[in-house]
Formats: sequence, C-alpha cells, structure tokens
Amino acid sequence: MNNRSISKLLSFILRHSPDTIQLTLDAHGWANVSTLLQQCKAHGHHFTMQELERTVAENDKQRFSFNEDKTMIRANQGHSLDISLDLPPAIPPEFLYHGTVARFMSQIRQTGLQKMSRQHVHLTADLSTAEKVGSRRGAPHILTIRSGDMHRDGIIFYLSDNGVWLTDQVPVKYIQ
Ligand code: HQG
Repeated sequence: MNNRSISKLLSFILRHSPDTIQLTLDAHGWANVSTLLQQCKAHGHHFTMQELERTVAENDKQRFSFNEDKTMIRANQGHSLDISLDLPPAIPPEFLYHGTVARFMSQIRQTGLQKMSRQHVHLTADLSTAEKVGSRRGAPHILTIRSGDMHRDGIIFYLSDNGVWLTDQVPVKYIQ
C-alpha cells in the first residue's frame, strides 16, 4: 500500500474506529504495532512494518508516533474516541489561528469554537496551516484567537507531538 492509503486507514482506525478491525487502544490511544499489522491484514489491508515506518516518517503532518522501541503506535491528535493523550499543559503564543468556512460563522459567533465530533478544538500557530485546514471545506475563513488572554484567564492548552494546539473550547470573547 502507498503512504497516502496507509495514512488514511491509520487516521480512521487510530482516531475514530479501532473496532472495525477488532483492535483495542489503551487509555492514551496507543495500539500494539504487530496486532495492528495483523488485524489490518485480516481485514484486507496488507502492508509491512517497513511500509508503516515509511508512512509514519514521511507523513506531511506527522500524524502518528511510535513509542521508543516501535512496538506501539498512536495518532498524535484528531481523535473522536474518548482517549487521553496525556499531554502536559502548555503555554500558547499570544495568538493562534483556526481555519474554518463562512457557513459555520453565524453559529461560531454565537457559541464560540466547539470541539464538535473531536476531543479538542484544533488551533495552529501559523496562518498557512489554518488556511489549509479551512480549505478542506471551501474558501477558508481564518479566525484569530486571543490565546494569550485565554491562558491568563486559566484556560488550558496542550501542544500535540505534531505541533497542533489543542483546547476544550474557544469562547466567543476570545475570537478577534
Ligand atoms: C467548525 C485536520 C459550527 C470548525 C486538520 C470546523 C486539523 C463549528 C468543524 C484537524 C463550531 C469541525 C481538525 C461551532 C467549530 N459551530 N461549526 N460552534 N465550532 N466549528 O474536522 O479544526 O488532516 O473536527 O471550524 O488539519 O477543521 O485530519 O476540525 O470547520 O488539525 O490530520 O466545525 O483535522 O487534520 O471540523 O480540523 P473538524 P478542524 P488531519
């Protein structure tokens, strides 16, 4: 399988639906690598450890991490599954960005940014990433978030292993 197909499959399995291949994740989202390979194969998705290592290493957003001895793997962010990434709270930069689309704006203006089907609201420190995230749904609409003020007001942020800023929600008053 090529990197893109493996990455799409892993995103689905490790973030949303390990059950579809009878895989179990631990409380922090880690899956056993040999069980993953075996269960993927049993469900018609055959790829080797070498292909998996290549996909993880070359992934454009570094979506996945191995543990030290490569016996476990997890998605770095984006879960809808109720797992705890077990990240330490982190101090955000003064401003962060969120890429969305115009059609969501009236609701966002009323209720702020909500995590919707995922475990966190996803924010980014660079505008170009926010533009890419927004473009997945149409013409991107970029929101600037006063994350420094949120932090000083006691709202907790986490930084995923692939550099995505995560928080529970962004109340309207912090959206510029
Ligand atoms: C919107 C990708 C209405 C929000 C990206 C977004 C990211 C609201 C959508 C990661 C709302 C949720 C996550 C509200 C938020 N009312 N709409 N109150 N609050 N929304 O996919 O941030 O490529 O769950 O603006 O790069 O788009 O998969 O979140 O449009 O890092 O690795 O509801 O997914 O990563 O959509 O994307 P998502 P997202 P990967």
